[in-house]
Amino acid sequence: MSSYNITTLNDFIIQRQKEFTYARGELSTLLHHIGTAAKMVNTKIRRAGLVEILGRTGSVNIQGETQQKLDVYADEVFINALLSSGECCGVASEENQSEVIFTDAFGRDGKYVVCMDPLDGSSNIDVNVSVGSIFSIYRRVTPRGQKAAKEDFLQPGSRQVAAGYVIYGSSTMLVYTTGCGVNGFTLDPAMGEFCLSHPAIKTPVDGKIYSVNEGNYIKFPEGVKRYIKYCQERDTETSRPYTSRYIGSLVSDFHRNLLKGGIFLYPENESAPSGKLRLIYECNPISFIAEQAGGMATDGYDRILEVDPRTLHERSPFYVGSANMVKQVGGLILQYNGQEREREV
Ligand code: P6P
Repeated sequence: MSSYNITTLNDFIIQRQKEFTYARGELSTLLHHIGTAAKMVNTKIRRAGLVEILGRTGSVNIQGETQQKLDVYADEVFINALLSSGECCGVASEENQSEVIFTDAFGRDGKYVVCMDPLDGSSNIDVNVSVGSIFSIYRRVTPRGQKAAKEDFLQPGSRQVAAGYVIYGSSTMLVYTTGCGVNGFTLDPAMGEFCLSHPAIKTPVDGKIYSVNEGNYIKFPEGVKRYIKYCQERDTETSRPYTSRYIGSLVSDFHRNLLKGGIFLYPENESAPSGKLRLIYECNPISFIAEQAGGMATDGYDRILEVDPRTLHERSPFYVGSANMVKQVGGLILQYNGQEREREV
């Protein structure tokens, strides 16, 4: 008789809530609704090639990118799930130019705000490459009962209450932290449940994988160029050279490096002086997870989680993964590129 040792996401959330005597279940409820939204998005993604939803809406989001229908669908599903949770008073999303404020009494009383990228890497959908959803949860700073305001969303990443991602890959996983370690859940399509498959994830302090779009190499800061060359020319007498792995989907590249050890780099470059990735709904949540798993995340100079956001869609250079690797590239940037980063206004 098979032993029933399955822990579903909801089992886990409730178990963890019991460890906090003051918890009243608001965060648990919010996480449960995010899990439900992830299952809905997963169903649509798994059928993307089969229904007319594949292709483009023709509309353009704030990033100036053509919105794929699945982008819009995922945004709507997550926002509706967060509203119906009753624990969230507003959402900042990559797909919306300004924050979405829940104005009814139900929403206004929400204790939390969520920053999210509902479907990151969506340009990969048409070519069947894995994509992801990324979320970041904060306690609001404005009083409950009032409408949320911009300051609720522009908090440093160190004040995140929880963060996570869903990776729609060869299997669908949800990985999240509430500040007490990182745990991964794999969706069992037969049960329709996320089941604990990767408890207490710890990332190796060092690794052999570097992930960067080398097509931008000539535009990189000198310190980054030196690091890439170090990875490529490492002394083969003592160990094999590094391996370059780049999917072009942040969640996928990060998740692989989290489990195996490695570094993901999206540097600033001449055409993108602050890099490409968004601070509040890409860099911050991924950084919270990386640190909780024993890794590091910087903008080349400072800890990402200590950067004070200025705008919702602010970009940041991003170096994240195994601590020794992030430290090493940071040392080369300081050595060759000067003492501090010049942030865009
Ligand atoms: P590039 C996907 O569009 C994304 O936002 C991230 O998921 C990914 O890491 C990055 O952009 C890839 O950017 O310039 O290498 O294509």
